[in-house]
Amino acid sequence: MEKFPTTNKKLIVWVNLMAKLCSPVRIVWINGSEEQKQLLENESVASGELIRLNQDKLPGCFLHRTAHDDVSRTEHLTFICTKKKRDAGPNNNWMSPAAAYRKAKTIFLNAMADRTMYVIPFSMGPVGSPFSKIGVELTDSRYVVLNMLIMTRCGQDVLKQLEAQPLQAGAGFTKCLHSKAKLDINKRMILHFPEDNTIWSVNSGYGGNVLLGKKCLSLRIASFVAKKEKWMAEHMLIMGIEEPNGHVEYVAAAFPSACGKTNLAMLVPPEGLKIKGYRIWTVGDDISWMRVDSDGSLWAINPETGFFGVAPGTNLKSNPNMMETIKKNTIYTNVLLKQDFTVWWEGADGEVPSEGIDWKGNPWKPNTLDAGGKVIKGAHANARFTAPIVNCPSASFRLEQHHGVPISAIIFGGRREHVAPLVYESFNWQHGIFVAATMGSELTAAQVGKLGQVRRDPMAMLPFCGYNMADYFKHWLNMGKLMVKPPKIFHVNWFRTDDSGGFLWPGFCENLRILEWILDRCNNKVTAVTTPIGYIPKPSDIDMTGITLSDGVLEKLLKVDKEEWLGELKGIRKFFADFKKDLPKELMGEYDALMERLKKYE
Ligand code: OXD
Ligand code: MN
Repeated sequence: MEKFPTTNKKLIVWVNLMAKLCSPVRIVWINGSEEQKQLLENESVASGELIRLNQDKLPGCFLHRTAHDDVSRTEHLTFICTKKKRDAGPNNNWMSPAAAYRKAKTIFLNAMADRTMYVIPFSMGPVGSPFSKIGVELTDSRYVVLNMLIMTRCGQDVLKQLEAQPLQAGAGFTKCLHSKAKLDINKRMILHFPEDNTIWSVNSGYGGNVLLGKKCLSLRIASFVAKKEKWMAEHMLIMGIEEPNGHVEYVAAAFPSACGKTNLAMLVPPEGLKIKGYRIWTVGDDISWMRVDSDGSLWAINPETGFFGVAPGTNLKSNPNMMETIKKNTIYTNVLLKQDFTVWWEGADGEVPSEGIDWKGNPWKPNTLDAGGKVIKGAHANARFTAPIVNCPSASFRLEQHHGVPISAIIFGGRREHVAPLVYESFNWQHGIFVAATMGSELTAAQVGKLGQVRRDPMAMLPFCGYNMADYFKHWLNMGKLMVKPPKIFHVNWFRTDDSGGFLWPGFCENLRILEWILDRCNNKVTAVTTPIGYIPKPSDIDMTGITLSDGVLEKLLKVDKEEWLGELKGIRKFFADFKKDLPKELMGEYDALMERLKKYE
């Protein structure tokens, strides 16, 4: 047996077994050192996996291009492999573990025959925190290693922690195996084996499919483990709101993709509120692990150490803090390369470059049409940057704290032109779960499906819940019983429109005005108006210093329309029907109660 830098027998046996399957030419253990990182960067530049960007303007930054058909998460090729199909639920693709291993083994067989296998020990959460979980990813991609070094805590410290872990429930590590293989979309599979604490991903090089610590471990596997261990793994940002008196309150928020989660997490207060003394502290933009601590409150950590954000549309207006964050030590994927070896994307600041190399590696000029008459984009619509959180000017000073931050409010949201008001508060924890379980977004022109049709995405977890969502709702209900003072639950909608389709609310940094009301409610500073769907603000309780909306707009934003909501209930009933008898009776009870309240509402 080859000498490995660990005494953990389970790890040694597993690495050898996987190496036997994949037949790499050599095995390299990632130790987390700067020297090893630089060596990998140099090798990647030499092999063409990375392009070194202009080091004066973008120090430590690189560009990577994926295969053209490997640019986003492939949900239809993503499976939850549990012994019983019922346990994966109607929300997941299912395969039996035996069939999945059998099929995948034929693809992994000798897949690394001409490559190095990298062993990446990583910790999701601060090393040694009771919140944290360890994973080990085996991969034949240097790009994966370099991204994991940004997104997670990797290396020797994690191996030491793994060796020090007592033999207790929840100890051990998630076994993550990845190979680019031939990047063949027809043999691409993202397999999760929650009962074996194992993830296998093959034939992809796209971040969401291959940085296995992220969606695969921290949401799909973690949600399954969290149910067993009585904690929560959620698709949520975490942000601290520093109030004028210097006190910081923390909220967690879940939105389906393309609703501005990352922008909200690092918002810069509008002038009107900045002079009052507000300031935002970013804990995380994508994933929240939450536990009931010894004080009976819900505490949260962000298990990641980086952002894997969407580039197009990111600019000084939408996210000034992110623009600062990605100036150094960042890996860009599928953006446009400019002549001076800096980068550009649609919706970036400044002038559109007159030429460059597009995300496919072809020479590019603005407004050039493809064979079908469509404008050729410089960056792919899902082009990304991977950047360390510590670069962010609003990074929280509590990122490394082992117990994280206490959560005062949980906020859910969607993109709704009508129906959902700007903000409302649920009556209690159970009602809040109904609000979250029924949340959704209207399809936009960018998505497949009927325009305006509502896609339900409970807790923004539909693609990420690693087990039957009916059991997940039950778990949320049970968690509420473990807390002395559960966080209040709110719903927001920044996207309500007027009759001509224009947005009624200015959004972006102005959203802090709504967060201020939410905190005022958490601290019992203001009363609210009771409606059938929950509590809404009195318009005078939203601080509008520095902006003016036309007469009646705030009232329109806060309106609860009886007929619209009765229509909404029909859609909810249809959605609940998918879970059949497994749906917790409490949620049907909330449905009936809402119906009754609406019938009486004028
Ligand atoms: C993400 C997603 O990339 O939710 O964070 O799709
Ligand atoms: Mn996400």
